[in-house]
Amino acid sequence: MITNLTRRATLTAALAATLMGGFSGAALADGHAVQLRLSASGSETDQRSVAMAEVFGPAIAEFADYQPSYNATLFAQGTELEAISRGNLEMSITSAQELAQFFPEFSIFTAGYVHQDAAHQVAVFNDPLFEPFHQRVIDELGVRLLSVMYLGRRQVNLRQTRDELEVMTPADLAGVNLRMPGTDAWQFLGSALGASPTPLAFNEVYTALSSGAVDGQDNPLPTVVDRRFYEVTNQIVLTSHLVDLNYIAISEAVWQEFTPEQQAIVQAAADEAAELGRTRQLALEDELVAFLEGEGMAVYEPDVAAFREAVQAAYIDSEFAETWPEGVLDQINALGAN
Ligand code: KDO
Repeated sequence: MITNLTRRATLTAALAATLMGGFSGAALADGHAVQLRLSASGSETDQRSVAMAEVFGPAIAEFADYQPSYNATLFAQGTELEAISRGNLEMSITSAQELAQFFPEFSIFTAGYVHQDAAHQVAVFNDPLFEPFHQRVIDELGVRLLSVMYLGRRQVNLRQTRDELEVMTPADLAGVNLRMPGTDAWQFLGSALGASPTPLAFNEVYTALSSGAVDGQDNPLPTVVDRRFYEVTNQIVLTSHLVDLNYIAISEAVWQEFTPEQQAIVQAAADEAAELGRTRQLALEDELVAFLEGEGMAVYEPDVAAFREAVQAAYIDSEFAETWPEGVLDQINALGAN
């Protein structure tokens, strides 16, 4: 079994090589544009991808060549951070769940019902509380997190019709085979919801839903629509169990090749793309209930308080919570509206 510790030790050696010149990106000094390949597991029409292509790429075009690839065609979902660390990739749209595989304390940002909304995510990311988390990622993984992106409120999306299974509390999810992405932090969230989680890569979800290999999956409404999961499912339970985020990640070795002026341009471009993606994703979340109902889906609210209580209790009693730095959960809560 690969532990967090062995995973980090192997990468630390690879990172030292990358920082000492193992990185093969084009040098700025000889006038070539730096190649910035971004590997995403989302589609080209996902609002995060669209915002990056519309805003980020053009803003840095004078000195860097933004080359996105989608649907995990360049690197498999969950392997991108390691690829950046080894100098084989320059950028990704990563998650706290992926970072928690290296740095367990990142699981605090993966816990259900902690982030309250999109603005709360931004406040947490920009607060001094985030600095030690980020510095560790830079120092030990060679990855810089430029900006926080909003993926949306994750909802439970099932094949069963509401007549077959109405989900009001976590007890109703007992025995439901729920696809969750494949890391410990995701699997834990699935069990905390009361379901039986199954790990599966994002690009295999449609087929698994269609064949009945899984009963359901969880994702925000824009993802359900973007990947047409509504074609192969019948209901959405509005649990809003995770206000999900991603980070725009870039290789620290590449970042250090930029001049301070170029770094400022890259930073501003990432912030602007994240802001645009956030605005659009929020608007879509509002619009899409009507669209999904029009497609014949049952979309309804369960007893959200019952879900919140069960999920929060599961985390507080978990091994994850033992890795959370003292006082940080309170600091995060204090930054929220409620
Ligand atoms: C998913 O696999 O369900 C997930 O939503 C997890 C996120 O962290 C993110 O990686 C996302 O997939 C992909 O970007 C595809 O939208």
